[in-house]
Amino acid sequence: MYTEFLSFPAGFAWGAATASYQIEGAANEDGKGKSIWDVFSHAEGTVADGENGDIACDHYHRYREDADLMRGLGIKHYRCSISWPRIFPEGRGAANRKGLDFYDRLFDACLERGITPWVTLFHWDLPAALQEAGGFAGRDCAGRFCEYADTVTGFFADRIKNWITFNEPWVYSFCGHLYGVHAPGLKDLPSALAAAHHILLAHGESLAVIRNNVPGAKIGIVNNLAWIENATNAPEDIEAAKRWDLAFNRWFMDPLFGKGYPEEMVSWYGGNMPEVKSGDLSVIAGATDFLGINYYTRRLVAGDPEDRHIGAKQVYRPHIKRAEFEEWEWYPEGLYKTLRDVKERYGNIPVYITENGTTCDDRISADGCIHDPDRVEFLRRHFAAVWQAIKEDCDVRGYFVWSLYDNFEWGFGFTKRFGVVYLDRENNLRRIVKDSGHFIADVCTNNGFSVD
Ligand code: IFM
Repeated sequence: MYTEFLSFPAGFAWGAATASYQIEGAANEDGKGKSIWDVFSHAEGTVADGENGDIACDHYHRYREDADLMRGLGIKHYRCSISWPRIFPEGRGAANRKGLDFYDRLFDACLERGITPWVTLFHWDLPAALQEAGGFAGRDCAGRFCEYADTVTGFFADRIKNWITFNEPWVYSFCGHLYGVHAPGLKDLPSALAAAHHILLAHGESLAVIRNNVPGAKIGIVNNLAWIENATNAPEDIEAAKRWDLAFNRWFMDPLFGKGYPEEMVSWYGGNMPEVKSGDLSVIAGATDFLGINYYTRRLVAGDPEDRHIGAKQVYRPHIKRAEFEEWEWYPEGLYKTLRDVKERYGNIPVYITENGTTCDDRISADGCIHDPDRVEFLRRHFAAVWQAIKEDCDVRGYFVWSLYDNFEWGFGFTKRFGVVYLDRENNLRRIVKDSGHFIADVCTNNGFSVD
């Protein structure tokens, strides 16, 4: 059998990713204020099994153990997020020193173990007090974000150089403000579009703030990009797929890279559009150092006159392998195509795959291990897609698996496991490295892997 070792460029950043609300727990400790996810998850019918992130992985108390875990896996880069309401319990005013101290301890624990933190400022846990004042649907929230970014980046400027402003603006804006399945649980298109615009604005306005605080900062934003294809060649499917791409991918990418909002969708949204003030677009297009891409799947799209948002729906091909989410088919080629497309459309900006991974129905086997061959296969195929893109000169500099360990998967609670480390909720949240975790460890150590 022919075997080849796919080796990655020297210095390629292999890592794992998490987010504050999904792992920290300690929801009410050390002066933390409530986030919109604390509020949303405690409302009836919002999260599977009535779960919430009050305890989650208890990372707040076990961060040293978790840093040891990463060191044991040879992980040298860790993407995590800061909980805004730990720092500003009421969204603004005086910073909560105990909140800063937690991240101080966490970052030091990482650095002492040779792990470089990549810090996301906003992974959806907005202070509830700011939502009461309108949240990101209001323009003011961009200013609040800059104040928060100023405090945090100023405090950690000596140790943290890699900053990510926002995680997945599409999900936050649309799942939270149009589809109502995420906090803050709204169902209103103008609010979703306004939130999207103000997030982009907050990102752009914060760039100067962060650069001013952090000498040598590398600043990026993370978009979730999906590869979109029309389900058939019927004109209505072709049009629908185009709209999906514009609304999901390019609504964020185009303005960030100086192309403004896609005209066709601006016309489609018509009177639902937020006010875009003169100068906003140039602020949004401020220079970033890298783009983070979260890639999970392809979407096959057909026209759907009943869909009030973009007149489109996703279609499912039952024979294609998928994650436990029906709509997340495995499509590693889509990652390769996305990387090529980003390069062609926006230039060869440095890219990090800031999330990629899959859910599996993981169980503890009789031997006490977690055998997750599907996840290993998923990762192997996606790594190969990244390798191919690099071979074709796409400037991909790192890959962070989603996720370090099983955690609170938003509306799905703890029913979906994304980790390369198992979280044993029956057994005091003990962590058990899955086969995929051992695979990642090998890849990190060897900076590559063998394919047959
Ligand atoms: O768990 C999420 C994460 O918070 C954002 N990106 C997708 C992951 C899996 O759904």
